[in-house]
Amino acid sequence: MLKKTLLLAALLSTSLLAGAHDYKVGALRIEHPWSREMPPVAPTAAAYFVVRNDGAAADRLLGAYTPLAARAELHEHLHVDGLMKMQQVQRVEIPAGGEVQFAPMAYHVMLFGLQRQLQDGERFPLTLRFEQAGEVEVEVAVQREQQEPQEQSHGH
Ligand SMILES: [Cu+2]
Repeated sequence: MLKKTLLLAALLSTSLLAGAHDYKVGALRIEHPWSREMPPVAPTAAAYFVVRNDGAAADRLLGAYTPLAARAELHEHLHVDGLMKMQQVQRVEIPAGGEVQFAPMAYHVMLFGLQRQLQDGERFPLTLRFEQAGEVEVEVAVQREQQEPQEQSHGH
């Protein structure tokens, strides 16, 4: 009885805390994949997460895939002459013993040609492909607002 209650409490707390999910593949840990809920007509969205590399060698994120979008690209965010712009990159280096933040105004996975609106509270699968660690499928939690206080804009 007590065991059941504890298990239920554990399940509840993981589903309530969107920040509590992370994934391991090889020497890498992918922490808290999330995406912001977009207006119904928005054709794009972005996925964010943190990749930690506990290994002794650098790895590279080479690409991403989700059945919900026609195309997923790796993007970086640049400030050029006072303007902000995004552009596609072919790979993102994850240094040995380091971490890379995929976040608004930084690296992100851009999703094009969404089949439908991503709604607050849902999760969708995203496969990340790393050069050394291989592929890992994570669940991206859709949130209305991000949890860390950061800048908000993401224009395309
Ligand atoms: Cu982008």
